[in-house]
Amino acid sequence: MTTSQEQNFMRKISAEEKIEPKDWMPDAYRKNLIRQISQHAHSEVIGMQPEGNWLTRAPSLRRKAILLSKIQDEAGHGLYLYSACETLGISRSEMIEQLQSGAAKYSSIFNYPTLTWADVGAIGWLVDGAAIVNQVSLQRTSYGPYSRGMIRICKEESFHQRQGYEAMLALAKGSEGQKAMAQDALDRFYWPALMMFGPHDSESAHSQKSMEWKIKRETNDDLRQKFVDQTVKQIEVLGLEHPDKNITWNDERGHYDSSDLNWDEFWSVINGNGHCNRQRIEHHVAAHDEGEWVRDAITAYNEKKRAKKAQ
Ligand code: FAQ
Repeated sequence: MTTSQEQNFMRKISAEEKIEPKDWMPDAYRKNLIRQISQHAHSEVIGMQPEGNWLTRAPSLRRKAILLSKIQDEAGHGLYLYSACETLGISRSEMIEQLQSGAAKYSSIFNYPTLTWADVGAIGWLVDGAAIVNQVSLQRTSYGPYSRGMIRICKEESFHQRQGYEAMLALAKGSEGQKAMAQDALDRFYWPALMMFGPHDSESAHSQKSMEWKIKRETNDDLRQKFVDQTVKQIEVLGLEHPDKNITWNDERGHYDSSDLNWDEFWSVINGNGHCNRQRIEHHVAAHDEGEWVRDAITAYNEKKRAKKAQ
């Protein structure tokens, strides 16, 4: 039996009205959103690490300044998303605890190492590029705070994507050695970037409910296809070889056909066995512990202010 609250909730979803923090919502909707938004926030925060690895070794002051501001943007994105998630009734410290204990995931892509400077370009171009394809769609998600966060985040991500592509272009049009470095970064990051969209729709545990509730607006496979299609021309302009030797235009479908992904690798990485999983979490724990005195100082200051006001 559906209650009038449930009917009203579904009416809003059908009418494309946003669900706001104080509105009634089914428990499973709230739980699913907390899961997705917190994992999205964790991805932004953990995502600072692979690029941070190159901050002190950027090839010029200009590249360093760009990289620094990109990484700061990612911290900001994490904060908007944690705030959006807190409106659903979970605290920041609970979310951090879930990340550090492994109960909550973050994007598989950040468990791959950044071996050369070209990897920083490839992350901006391919990883931010894939993130945008997903997030443009999420601008229309049904939960108000998440949707508004996505609109702002997409603006910044598009700058990230362009700077990455421009860095790749400089390498691809540079010396033979630089071109080879760009090709190697493309070859290593292309497949993990496609995995960012999640498992095939048939294997996706959450898609059906998330699509019904308009948390997700397009499926994992549809978004992945969009990314595959848009990337072909970009690789051509760089003058690099496509990493997928089976990529072929399919006139009937109006899309590129491509090879299937290594799903064993995908499940292994998201279950904690990727190249850098352990290192990423250890680094997060260390940074969080080192920042404890800052959190304590802010709490003490706020208490002092409150006590003064109450006098
Ligand atoms: N990595 O049932 P589904 C960025 C998990 S932001 C790890 O299909 P769903 C910016 C999934 O959580 C990148 N885990 O799940 C940046 C679930 O596990 P659970 C992050 C994955 O939620 C750029 C299980 O598999 N973006 O990069 C992955 O319906 C550069 C079953 O999967 C977002 O988070 C994966 N790739 O669809 C920062 C966007 N795929 O929770 C720094 C928002 C799946 O039951 C540098 N999120 N899983 O334990 C989404 O759109 C969705 O959550 C999907 C997954 C599409 C990621």
